[in-house]
Amino acid sequence: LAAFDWSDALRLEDSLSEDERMLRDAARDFAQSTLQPKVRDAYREEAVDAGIFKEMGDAGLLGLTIPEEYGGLGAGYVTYGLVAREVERVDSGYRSMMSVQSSLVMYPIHAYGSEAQRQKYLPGLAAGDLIGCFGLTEPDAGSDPAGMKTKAVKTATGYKISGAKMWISNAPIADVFVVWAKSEDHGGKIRGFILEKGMKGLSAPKIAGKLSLRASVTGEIVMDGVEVGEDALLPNVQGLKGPFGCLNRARYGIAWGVMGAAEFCWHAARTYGLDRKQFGKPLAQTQLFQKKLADMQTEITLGLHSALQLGRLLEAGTAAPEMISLMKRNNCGKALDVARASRDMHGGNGISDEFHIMRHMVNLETVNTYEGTHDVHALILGRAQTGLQAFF
Ligand code: TGC
Ligand code: FAD
Repeated sequence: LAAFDWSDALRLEDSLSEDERMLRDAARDFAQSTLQPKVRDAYREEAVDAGIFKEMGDAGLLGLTIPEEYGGLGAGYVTYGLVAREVERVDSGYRSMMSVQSSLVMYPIHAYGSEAQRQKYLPGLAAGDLIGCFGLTEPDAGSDPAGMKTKAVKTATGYKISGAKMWISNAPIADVFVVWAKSEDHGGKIRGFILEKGMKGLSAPKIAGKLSLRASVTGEIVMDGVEVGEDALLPNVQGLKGPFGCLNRARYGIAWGVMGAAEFCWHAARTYGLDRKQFGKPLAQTQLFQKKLADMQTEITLGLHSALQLGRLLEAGTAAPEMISLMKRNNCGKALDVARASRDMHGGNGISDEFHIMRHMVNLETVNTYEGTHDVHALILGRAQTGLQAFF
């Protein structure tokens, strides 16, 4: 039998192609050398660093799955997941910036946009010269986006959009806004529109006072009769399946990303337990400490291998949305458990930002909530196995 690698218990490494490993290693180098040194102060100061988009673009991390002709890498979904894991190993907020840009802005423009829209926006977004945001949630429509009030009214030359979006990642620094509105011209169906910074009636105030995801900026989008041309409409999708098609990709990336945050917390707990002595021996030599490490190792190993399987199904075109709900829900919940346990195992040091654990822990509270809460994904899975919907 082979030797056991405690950090890769079921040999995930062997299931990756050489290209996947290469891009993963490049993302890890970038995340550790460029992002890790800034994160403590960015979080402490709640400072938004828009330059990170350019750095991510230069590193080739934006729009990985978008074809090369539009500035992407044409990479597969497993690579996208591996990169999310490396970025979130540093901070969920940085992964959020990247996944909004890639899955929620570039993906819909590529999948639902006209050729002119693709040419106009995708290369700049891939380079990080343009920053994008995605407006679905509203003050009174979170888990139930069908209840949105934002409206698009037909004008002689295009549409007039009015409404407000809430909790929108990147909004205060965004150049490109993909927003979803009910279009009177299309029987009240939800349609996607591309808005640009500087349009009359468009503003994106920052939401202050966040105790989670502080390295990523979040805002509202206020649309006070924003007039756009016909060319702002995403022509190739209508209905909720438009935004949900984007969310499928982002939720999948989160399933990998949160495992990166969890791995950071697990490895840190192990190192801390080996270094710190109480009662004359390392904490890691106590049974309770070892049981917690074993639980972390087990959940992370299962979470990563399941995310890999889902990535392979996405690449093969055989993934269903419910599979994504299962993985987003489970991996977020388990990552939170790991972060909370690691916080405890660090004792008093666990609450200090020098150790990074509590930052991951409170970040994961957001990740467990956005892109469909833990309980909403339970209801999606409940509906799929009973045929009964319990939302309303
Ligand atoms: P329902 O009747 O289930 O579906 C309506 C239409 O949508 C289609 N659909 C999907 N299509 C593709 N993929 C999916 N995952 C889909 N889910 C549903 C469905 O087939 C149907 O199509 P059609 O053609 O028949 O009309 O809709 P519902 O209103 O009952 O939905 C309920 C529920 C709970 C499933 C859904 O609304 C939900 O998932 N709520 C959670 C909302 C959410 O996830 N919001 C995320 C906002 S964006 C965000 O958080 C970004 S944070 C990013 C970051 O910073 O990283
Ligand atoms: P609610 O829907 O009001 O839910 C509150 C509680 O009720 C939850 O526990 C939920 O599980 C529960 N609940 C709701 N419905 C039911 C039900 N039927 N049965 C049982 N329990 C239920 N949105 C975007 O569009 N774009 C973004 O970029 C974006 N970024 C975000 C960034 C941050 C930092 C945060 C915090 C949120 C972001 N969101 C974004 C919004 C996010 O998707 C929503 O917060 C999320 O979907 C939940 O909606 P809500 O906050 O309105 O909570």
